[in-house]
Amino acid sequence: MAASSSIPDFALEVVKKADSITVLSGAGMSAESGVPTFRDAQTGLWERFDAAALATPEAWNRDPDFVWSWYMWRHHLVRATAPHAGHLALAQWEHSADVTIVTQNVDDLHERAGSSHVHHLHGSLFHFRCAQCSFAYSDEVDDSEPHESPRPPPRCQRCGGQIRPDVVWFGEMLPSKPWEAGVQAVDSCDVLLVVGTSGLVYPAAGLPQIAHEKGIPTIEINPDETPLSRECTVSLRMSAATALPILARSR
Ligand code: BV8
Ligand code: ZN
Repeated sequence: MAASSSIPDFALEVVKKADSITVLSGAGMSAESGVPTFRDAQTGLWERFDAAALATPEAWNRDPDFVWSWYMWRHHLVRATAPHAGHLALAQWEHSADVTIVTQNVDDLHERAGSSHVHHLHGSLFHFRCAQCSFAYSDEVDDSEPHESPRPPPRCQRCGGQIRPDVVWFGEMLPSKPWEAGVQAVDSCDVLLVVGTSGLVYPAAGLPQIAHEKGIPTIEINPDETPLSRECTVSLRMSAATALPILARSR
């Protein structure tokens, strides 16, 4: 694997010839839109808490109001952000190739940029369901400030149970449909872009290995080295908003 702070001709050539591109994105894809990554320290009330410790059934069962307020803070924060040049480049790319996004992120930045094939492995900040009967919750949620005073989650119209975010917490199984679509997209593309992920969370972090074993060229876009770097054909030590527009223009 070669690491490079500029885009080698090899990567431009691979992308130029590719009819189908799959993108595995992580929190670093949203960083330049102002959404803190899981590795970033959190702010405000949440700075004392590790995101990974809050994104668990145990945290929810211990204090649903606190966890609900954390998600309302993130919901409020993401609604105030906008897709960056990297998101827009991926959406534009759909005009000249098949582009499938397989994202670990729970924000909606890829969709707001215009990408039409997005699979959310870990759910969405903007979908909710009943923690008891799984009934989908479609009413408005109150994500207004201040988030520092934990508020109770809404109640299910069907059974009165607590409404939870429709995201995948640590220790929970991934929903089969996006997972199977993600495996299929990684297994059958001409090039895989691995953008803004630390490659630490499974089973998502196992997807690049599928492409690697099939000899599919894999381009990592991440300012830092990760455990996935050695499985990638080339690692671009660049940011998503910088590298993706250059790759998309090389079509
Ligand atoms: C599962 C949704 C089967 C919620 C998330 C013990 C018991 C149970 C399971 C496990 C266990 N031990 C291990 C596991 C498996 C566990 C796991 O992998 N743990 C890790 C921590 C070891 N996985 C699970 O639990 C999964 N389920 O395995 O089910 C099972 C079930 C029961 C029992 C056994 C097995 C569920 C995992 C999903 C968790 N939910 N999100 C929410 O968001 O609130 S995960 C969440 O964290 C994100 O979705 C994402 O996946 C992950 C963060 O990773 P990244 O996206 O990579 O972000 P990160 O901040 O880490 O890194 C950012 C990167 O971007 C960095 O590399 C940085 O350099 C780079 N970057 C920064 N700026 C930029 C940039 N890159 C480009 N441009 C920039 N500008
Ligand atoms: Zn219910």
